[in-house]
Amino acid sequence: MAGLPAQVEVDHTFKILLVGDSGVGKSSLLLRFATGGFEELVPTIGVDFKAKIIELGGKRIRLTVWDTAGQERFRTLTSSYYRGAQGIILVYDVSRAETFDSLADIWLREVDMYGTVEESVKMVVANKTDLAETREVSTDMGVAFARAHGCLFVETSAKGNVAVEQAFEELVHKILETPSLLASSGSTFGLKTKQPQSSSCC
Ligand SMILES: Nc1nc2c(ncn2[C@@H]2O[C@H](COP(=O)(O)OP(=O)(O)OP(=O)(O)O)[C@@H](O)[C@H]2O)c(=O)[nH]1
Ligand SMILES: [Mg+2]
Repeated sequence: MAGLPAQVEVDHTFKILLVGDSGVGKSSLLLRFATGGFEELVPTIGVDFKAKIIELGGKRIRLTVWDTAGQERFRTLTSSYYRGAQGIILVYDVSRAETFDSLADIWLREVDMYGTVEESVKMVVANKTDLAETREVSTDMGVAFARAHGCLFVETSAKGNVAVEQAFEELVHKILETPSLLASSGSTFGLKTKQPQSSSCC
């Protein structure tokens, strides 16, 4: 992001949403992707977002990544952020099987109920692979689940900086390959891009 002029032209703007149980590492994944860093974070209150411009497949793309709170008390609030998302990342923690179970029990249902974009791309992200000794969810289980539900699948470690950028790029690649999603993304001119912007909403 550093060095970009304040006003830049982009080919597409995509809205990406991060969902999953509290503590699975959604905010840590986003921090790693947006700034390259990792630090101890407090649970998200409501919804945050960060914006980042990436270049992929010869296109310049502005991603606005919305990071929702996993805690149940925010569920009513976060449900409104599914609207318009072309990409949805469903995160679980490989060291806590209950967070994997929640993908089917809670998060895919929320996507079905509140998502508004036909053909939106879904990706399952298995985070915290650095916790190999306490792992409860195998790669095979994650792959099978993702396949059964028509989702992309990537294993990551936000802490170890493993495959985080790859996850976002694979998601964007798939969006770029889906004509109906490009039609909804629009070209955008004159966006402010000084820094990854973060703001708490609501
Ligand atoms: N070992 C390990 N810990 C991680 C990793 N990613 C995140 N964490 C830790 O997991 C805890 C929760 O991370 P967050 O990013 O705040 O989780 P979240 O999903 O945003 O949680 P909510 O905002 O409450 O929904 C923090 O202590 C992080 O440091 C990882 O890849 N490996
Ligand atoms: Mg968070």
